[in-house]
Amino acid sequence: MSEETIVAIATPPGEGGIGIVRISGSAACAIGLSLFRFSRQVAKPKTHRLYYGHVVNPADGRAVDEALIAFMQAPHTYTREDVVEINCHGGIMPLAKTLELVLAAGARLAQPGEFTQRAFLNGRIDLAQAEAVIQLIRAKTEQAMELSLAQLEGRLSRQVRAIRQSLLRQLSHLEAAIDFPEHHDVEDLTLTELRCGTASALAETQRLLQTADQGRIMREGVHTAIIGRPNVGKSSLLNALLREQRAIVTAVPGTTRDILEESINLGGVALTMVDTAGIRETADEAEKIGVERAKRALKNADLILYVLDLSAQVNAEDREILASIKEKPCILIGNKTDLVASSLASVNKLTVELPSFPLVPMSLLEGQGLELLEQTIISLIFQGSVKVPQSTMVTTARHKDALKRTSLALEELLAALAAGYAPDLLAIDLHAAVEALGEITGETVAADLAEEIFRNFCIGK
Ligand SMILES: Nc1nc2c(ncn2[C@@H]2O[C@H](COP(=O)(O)OP(=O)(O)OP(=O)(O)O)[C@@H](O)[C@H]2O)c(=O)[nH]1
Ligand SMILES: [Mg+2]
Repeated sequence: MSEETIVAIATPPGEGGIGIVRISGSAACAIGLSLFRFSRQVAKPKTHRLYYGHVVNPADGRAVDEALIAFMQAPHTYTREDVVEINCHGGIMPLAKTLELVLAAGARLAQPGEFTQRAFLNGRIDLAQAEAVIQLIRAKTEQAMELSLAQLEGRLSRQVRAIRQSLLRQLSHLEAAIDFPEHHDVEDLTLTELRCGTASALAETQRLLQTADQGRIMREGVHTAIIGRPNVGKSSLLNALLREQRAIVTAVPGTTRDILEESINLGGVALTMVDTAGIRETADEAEKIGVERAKRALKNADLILYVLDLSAQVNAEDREILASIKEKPCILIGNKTDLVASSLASVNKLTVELPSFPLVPMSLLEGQGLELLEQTIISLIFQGSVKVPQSTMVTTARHKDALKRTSLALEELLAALAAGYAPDLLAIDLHAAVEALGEITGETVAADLAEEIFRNFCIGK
């Protein structure tokens, strides 16, 4: 347990009904008692109970605020240390005054995430669970919230730990074989076991890895790129979906130069929309960079909205881009129906020319077709490759990276086994896999990395 007692205002800044000052550490209870006047005589407050009274300045006995206080004794607390929470009136002054008194009584201001960091350091939660806390706070959709809750309960941690335990067992057998090379029969048996164990650990790791993209989608939203040639109406489409004039729209081709990113919530799923520069050959320096970025956005997208101008012909550039995205979900938008004599004929022609994509006719100028597009997006998400499964999912790039390295090390181990390498060489790959897995739960994570993860939290958490 850390000897320093920390304090922070745990509620967001600004005015609210109540605001909470949270104290954690060995001096928490003594500090709380020193500046609280109970409304009734209380000999010794019970743990995890709310008491009514006043926060008073011990120096002059003057009341600072009317409040409720809870004393929570270790270890059944958020940090596993003694925790005191004072529920003040939620204004800036009462909270600041109360905080000041706690600081004067000997606590120090907590850093962002320090309460959760203590929960981690005191062994109440592991690193993956701590990360779930921040994801839960930041969740913007119900699905993202459920996913974070599952991770907070330790579902991902349990699976990762099970794989790691089995590898550790293999490692100890292998090390025994290294230490006692005279037992050749032991070695043979060990290697067979090792091969089976490695193969099943690899399969498990890859199964988890496969959930990573879906996990990211649920947490960050579906990365949706609006792509097309210049002047077809891409920025108009972004504005229509946002219901806000966010992007600049002009009649000049090449208006959008940079990537523009915005989030929308469509039927409970978050979509991260990027408007891009129209893709074409150009001599303009800035536009060139914009086109490069558009191509990158196309590559990173989970879903593509490809905009076409119905009054113009589909050209080789369109075909080339569409051919390059074959395996991704893509919706064609036949825009500017108002400019063609028969939109039905134009749409039919397009459907024949580019048969592999769903097509939505629109006139963004006249506000036609938006609802159909939104329905098409939702149905693609829910039946297509961006479908949302129920099992455990990997949700952060950090976890995905660790799993990738695990999987690589295990593959190398299998190759080394097949090539008949010596046990001490095999142990190197096995060690690497065990290390990488341990990073997810925090067993083998470097202190400065853990530090950085917690600094991303908000103050008071
Ligand atoms: N007639 C008609 N014009 C449209 C429609 N949608 C967009 N436009 C016009 O087409 C022009 C280009 O629209 P933008 O939304 O800027 O097109 P963009 O694809 O973002 O263009 P760049 O950023 O230059 O690649 C503007 O003058 C819009 O008013 C439509 O449905 N019908
Ligand atoms: Mg544009």
